[in-house]
Amino acid sequence: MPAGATTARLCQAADVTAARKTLAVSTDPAQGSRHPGTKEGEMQYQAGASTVSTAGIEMVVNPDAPPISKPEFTRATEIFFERCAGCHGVLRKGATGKPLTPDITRAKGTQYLEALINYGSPAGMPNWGSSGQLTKEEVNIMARFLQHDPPTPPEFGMKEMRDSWKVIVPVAERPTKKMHDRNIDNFFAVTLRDSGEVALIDGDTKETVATLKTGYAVHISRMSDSGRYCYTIGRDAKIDLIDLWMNPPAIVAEIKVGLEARSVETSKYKGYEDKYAIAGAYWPPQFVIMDGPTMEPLKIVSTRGMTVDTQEYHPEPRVAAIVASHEHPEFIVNVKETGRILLVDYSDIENLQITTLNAARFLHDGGWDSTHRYFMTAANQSNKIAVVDSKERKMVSLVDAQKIPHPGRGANFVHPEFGPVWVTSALGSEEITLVGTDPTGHPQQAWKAVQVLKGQGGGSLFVKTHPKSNHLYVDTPLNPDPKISQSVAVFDTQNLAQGYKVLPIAEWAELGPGPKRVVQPEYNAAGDEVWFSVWSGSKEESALVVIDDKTLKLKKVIKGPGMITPTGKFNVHNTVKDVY
Ligand code: DHE
Repeated sequence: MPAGATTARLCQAADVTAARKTLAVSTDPAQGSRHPGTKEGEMQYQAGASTVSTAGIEMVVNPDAPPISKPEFTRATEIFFERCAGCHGVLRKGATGKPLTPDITRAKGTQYLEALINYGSPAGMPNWGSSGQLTKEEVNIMARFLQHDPPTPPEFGMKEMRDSWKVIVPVAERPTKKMHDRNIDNFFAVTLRDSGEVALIDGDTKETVATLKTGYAVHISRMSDSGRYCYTIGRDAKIDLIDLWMNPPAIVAEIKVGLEARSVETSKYKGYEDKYAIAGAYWPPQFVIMDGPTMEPLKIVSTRGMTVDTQEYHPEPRVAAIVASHEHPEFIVNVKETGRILLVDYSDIENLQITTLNAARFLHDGGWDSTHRYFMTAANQSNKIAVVDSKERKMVSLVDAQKIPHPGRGANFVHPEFGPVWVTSALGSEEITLVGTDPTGHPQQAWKAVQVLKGQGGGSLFVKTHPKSNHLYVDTPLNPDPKISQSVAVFDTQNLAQGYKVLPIAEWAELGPGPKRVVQPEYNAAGDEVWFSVWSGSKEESALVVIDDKTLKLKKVIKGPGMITPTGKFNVHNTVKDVY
């Protein structure tokens, strides 16, 4: 790893980058470990800066807490949103980080809190002070700030959504057929994270068809059932709707659904194709159902409520992954902090019916088994995979998986011995867990971890395979060893005993210096190519690397000045059909 290499994440805030230059450890967050038990990459991944701004936030002073001035309070709020809210929640009620509500913090007192912020803790709290990221004065301000009541960011309801909503090209003025000869089915929507753009790349020709300005730090794209519309959501909760039939494809509508968000999905049940879209927000904690082709907001539902285990009120349960059921007209919504999964029936939006399933905390990402009946999703801090039967609308099982399972949407293949399995890798260990998913043909194996493979190491985010392939790819972008973070492991699914091969993807891209983390394998529509992002900092060279799935040889490198911090890539066919 070249000295001074910064990461895409760090480019979110210039002062964070500057502060990191003073660190004794590498400035790449995937490197090293500043606190026992928690890898730097793991911690940085969870602790992404919140996009919630301090504008309009009321200062709440508690007479029992140490005095704090208004400028100190504002500065502390900024620091908290930027560096702490990702783990502790905007309202400090706790998520992957411990709760920091005043009843707890006041009992600890300023001195204790200063020491904690300064030196961190083995449980994963970073050493903000001794690492040089916060000054002594800032540590003191934070210690006093935490003893006051948490300031609440503004709500974002129907008025705010409608004010932000723009239909740029009305439905009546959109084309009635595809206006170009390209094969939309094999388009890739590629997130250019730090330039706030999405590149649409023709998978057949590898040409960039359009690069569109979207929201800040685009997170994911999902397609409508017909494949015509692409919905792209940024961390800032802005969604852009792209019409792939236009020549060139263009943004036809936009909306903001909150102050911070990660997930968007569209209705896929028969009779509702392309009809509705849904987006989940981190702040405010809520989801909104929208008209599909215009994104007109129709119904907003808050996710505030009781936690699954202790049944305590949680004021900020963030919405994580959302999938569209193929069995019923329903969206399946993961609510992170309450650990509950909501089945939202969209057949009657006015009289919305929601079934609540008890899973486990803290729900994050997930995807379908190969039959598209069972939703498999990570409750990552509980080290469980929750299995939902979308047909019977009930929980099936909570399967153990180590440590901090992180599947993306997972990967499905037919195991030579155990039949159909779904796979997840992990953030905190090299284990790759195979869960049996065939209760009829393989009842002994169903909903059990039937095999655990050893991969290159921890720091994995995504796995991928394809029904037409015998290969399972496992990335490790957050591993501290650059050799591992810059390459990918590939298993032969029909001969797992022989272990994995390592493909040096970043090396093949022939780029300049930078972290060059290899992230998120994605197949083309035919299932014979695999695309990888080689993700460096915003001022460094990045690329997409395409390989031949049969030969595992390099096929194409897509790079150039426009290829800024590519992360997720979403093939239209595979995203519409939930192929993975
Ligand atoms: Fe993601 C999916 C949240 C950090 C790239 N990410 C998701 C989903 C959620 C989520 C809830 C599932 C959406 C769905 O399926 O509906 N991600 C979060 C976070 O809260 C977290 C941990 C910290 C943060 O501040 O955002 C986080 N994610 C990252 C990254 O650092 C990554 C690597 C780069 C980036 O964009 O910041 C990243 N996340 C992705 C990608 C997907 C994703 C590429 C979609 C994978 C897929 O194949 O579907």
